Amino acid sequence: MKVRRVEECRLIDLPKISSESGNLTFIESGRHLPFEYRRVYHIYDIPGGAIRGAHAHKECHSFLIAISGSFDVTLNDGHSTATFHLNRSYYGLYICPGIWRSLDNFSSGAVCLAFASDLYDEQDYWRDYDQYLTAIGLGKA
Ligand code: T46
Repeated sequence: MKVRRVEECRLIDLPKISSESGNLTFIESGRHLPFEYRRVYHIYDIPGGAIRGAHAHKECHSFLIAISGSFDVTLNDGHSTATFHLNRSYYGLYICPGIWRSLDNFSSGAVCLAFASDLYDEQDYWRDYDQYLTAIGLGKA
């Protein structure tokens, strides 16, 4: 398995068409994101203090947008961590495979819109942090 680093993940600005009647942002698969997306989902009605994610994907690339409200995304590759505060709908966070992610600090009414490179597959998840570290070669001896 290719070892991935947090540094491969990044914020990506999206097109923003502004007019007196409001703004419009769009995403074309394969053009604005570094992967072709096959699945779109959103998480919403998130209770205060909730944590989402807390897992890593083996092959799936992700792109997360705070389409409403705000939240934090903390990334961890076993060596380093980085936290991104998402609070605008005209940019998002690209997360490559093999990175542990946690989402928290959701504002009231926050909605996370997510694009994924693959269809949902539970086999693509590491949900146990120690198993994740072992899989990427950083497990306890
Ligand atoms: C991420 C955040 C933002 C499905 O049936 N289909 C789907 O496409 C997804 C994403 C989930 N599910 C089922 C699987 C579980 O029974 O919904 C349940 C919760 O899924 P999950 O633990 O993946 O939910 P989150 O919100 O913790 O994480 C998801 C993404 O997996 C994750 O990559 O960044 O949303």
